[in-house]
Amino acid sequence: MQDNMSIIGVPMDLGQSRRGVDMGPSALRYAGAIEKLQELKNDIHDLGDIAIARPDTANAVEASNLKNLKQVMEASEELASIVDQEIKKNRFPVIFGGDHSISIGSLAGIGRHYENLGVIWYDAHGDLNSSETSPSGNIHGMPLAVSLGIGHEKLTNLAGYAPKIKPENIVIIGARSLDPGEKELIREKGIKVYSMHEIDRLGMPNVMKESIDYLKGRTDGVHLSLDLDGLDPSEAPGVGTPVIGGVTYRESHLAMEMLAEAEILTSAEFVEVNPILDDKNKTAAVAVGLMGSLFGEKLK
Ligand code: 6HN
Ligand code: MN
Ligand code: MN
Ligand code: MN
Repeated sequence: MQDNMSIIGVPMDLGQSRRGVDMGPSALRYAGAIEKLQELKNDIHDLGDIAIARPDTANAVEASNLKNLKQVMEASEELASIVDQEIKKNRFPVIFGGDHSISIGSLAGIGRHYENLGVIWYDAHGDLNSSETSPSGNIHGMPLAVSLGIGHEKLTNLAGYAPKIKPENIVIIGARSLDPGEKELIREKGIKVYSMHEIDRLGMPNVMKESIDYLKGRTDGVHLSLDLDGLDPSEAPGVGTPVIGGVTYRESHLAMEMLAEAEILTSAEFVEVNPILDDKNKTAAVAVGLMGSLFGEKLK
């Protein structure tokens, strides 16, 4: 993995309805994320946090049931352009969320640089809803669909091209809460999903080996999108949409170590850390622990 990384904080909470996830980047920094990365990599640039608009109570974008569409769009444009610039400088982007709607911007900035960008979506959810299938209107439940070119055109056309990724280059790991429309899309597009059922049956070592082998053969870069709610809420309680029965801290460490060994990642993001819902910043500490394994920390 590259030694030169750029950290971009995105204090976004407008893609969902629970306040506090905008403090995710601060919580990660407070838990020592930057120091951890500096320990492991020679060249870390912390670019700070991008500016996020305040919620629009009137929901200015007409004819849309998507909450805060305009602000999410604007933030995504800005994030996409920063990520794009950093990749042009040959730097590895590490993005700190914020809610998962920020992936719309991350993938818009990254996608252009690869013919076949792989995506590992480590999450309890599929984030494959559109305005038609969303039960909530929350854009954080839509970024993977948006990146496939499915959803509101203001989001899918972000950064002037669509789609950003192809369905066959996605692997979802940790899923256990999929809405009916998401299940249909997964079937229709043949998206590879390792739900908790497969993790239980195969074990995390096999799930990661299969995922890595699969992506290695078909992609020219891989983005890791790690939603902390992929982990079990007993170990990562500071998230807005917890789902019981998740991946353990140990399994997640192993997953990160196997990704580090495989040397396939070209960008990464850590999202949905909400310190207001947390237990003494435990979830941010878990995220920083996982960053350690992902970026090459050795136990001996
Ligand atoms: N996340 N499927 C639900 C929805 O509202 O669309 C939950 C989405 C959660 C999104 O955790 O990033
Ligand atoms: Mn430098
Ligand atoms: Mn998510
Ligand atoms: Mn989730």
